[in-house]
Amino acid sequence: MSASGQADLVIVANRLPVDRVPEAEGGGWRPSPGGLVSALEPVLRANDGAWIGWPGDTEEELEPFVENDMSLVPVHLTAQEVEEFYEGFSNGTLWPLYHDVVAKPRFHREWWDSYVTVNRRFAAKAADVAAKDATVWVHDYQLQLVPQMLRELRPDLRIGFYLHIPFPPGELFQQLPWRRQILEGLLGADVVGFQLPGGAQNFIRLVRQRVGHKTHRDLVYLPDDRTVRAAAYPISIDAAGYEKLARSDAVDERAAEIREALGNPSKLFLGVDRLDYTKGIIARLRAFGELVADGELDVEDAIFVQVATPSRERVEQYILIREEIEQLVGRVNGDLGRIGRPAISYLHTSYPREEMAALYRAADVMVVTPYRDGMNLVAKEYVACRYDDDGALVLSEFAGAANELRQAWLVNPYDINGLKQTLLDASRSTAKERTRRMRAMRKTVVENDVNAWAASFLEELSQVRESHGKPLRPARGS
Ligand code: GDG
Repeated sequence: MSASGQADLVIVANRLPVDRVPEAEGGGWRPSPGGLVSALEPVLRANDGAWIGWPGDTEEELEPFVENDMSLVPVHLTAQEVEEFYEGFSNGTLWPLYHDVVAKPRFHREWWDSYVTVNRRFAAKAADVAAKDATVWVHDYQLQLVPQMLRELRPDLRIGFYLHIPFPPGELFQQLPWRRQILEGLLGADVVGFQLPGGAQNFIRLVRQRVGHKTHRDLVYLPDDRTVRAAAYPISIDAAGYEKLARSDAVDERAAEIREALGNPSKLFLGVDRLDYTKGIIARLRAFGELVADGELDVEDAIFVQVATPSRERVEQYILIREEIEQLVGRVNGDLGRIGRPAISYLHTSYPREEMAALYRAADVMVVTPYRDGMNLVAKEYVACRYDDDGALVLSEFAGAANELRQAWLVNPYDINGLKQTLLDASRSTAKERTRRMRAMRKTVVENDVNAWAASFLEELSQVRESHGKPLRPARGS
């Protein structure tokens, strides 16, 4: 950000890209891991950028600060807002509704009121921080009202919005009592980005039917002569960064250690997810357990490692799904495990990136079976780490990643028999078959990395209203 406190590029996301370091470990902040931050860092630096977000706790009201050369602007939330805006409306209403109602969305008017209040606060902060004619990029389902609120405050800005999760078909979206407000909120942006073309089409159709605007292909024509573009920009990962990590000696050694600690199984199946009911963890563990019970797999030489990273732990449906998963793991291991040979090794914890890369390197079969997922970065990370062109990816048809990773072993996670068969096919595939598939997928992931994603979205945003707004400067050195 320049000395005047005005940024030419502003990222607005629910969370700041840093986590607090506990006092016992020296305090301060550390960058939170993630492709989004690394993709946006260079372009933020080149454009006196700022990042607006919630710091993750409700304690003090923090002033803007600089961390790792990035200007960070905290938005304060009270404990009640965390409950109503974040855990309530964002994760108890929108998250299940947008994921095909895999769990029942709950509609509470006080949650909505809090969502409006908090969105307004984010919009006001962005209006303060953005320089004249700046570009503002708003992220995800927690902040869908920000584009319109911000446009009212600052009509000079170029505003982009990106939705990281699916945008549902009208039949589901229409349940939302505040459907019109959400559509109008998003229409404040110049470009609304989705993971898949289907999400963009759902949005365009709803805008036509519910709000009554004229549309043509990916454009919406507003009465004030503004046009809004709604299109797909599939997100990706820092593929080169993952590959570099995977090639390091430390990760290589750790991968061997992991296999050793598990008794050198001939088939190591792996699942890595936030512990979320959309991810299909139960389906894959049931399928695996049945294969062991049927005698198709043997715990002497096959194991399923499931990492389930703690997530949204105070939301009721997350408490329930955790109990369900843990009961299932207990039952499968109790029924089918032998001394020193559990069928499932279940880890409810989060690991550093190096450990994740080592797990990806160690796994023979990566199992990604969400019932619905915007993209699923884990699938792409696995592919990026397999520079040896080996390893089998079993991937749900309902993950956005299935659109690009066509050579994976694709499955319908609702079909347990189909899932069982696919797990067997993948685990019994020949090296030649795995190489053929992995090579093709690696090409896709390497050519379409997160930098290409960010550049294509920002490029599109710079094209709209060309006469309007300052052009962004390209990232230095890229
Ligand atoms: C949302 C959308 C979309 C997980 N456990 C650990 C850890 N992770 C990392 C993974 C991966 C990320 O978290 C999870 O990303 P996913 O894409 O798989 O899923 P969501 O969290 O649901 O993300 C999704 C994404 O946004 C981006 O637009 O793809 O569809 O739902 O990067 O590696 N990382 C570390 N330790 C862990 O224990 N270090």
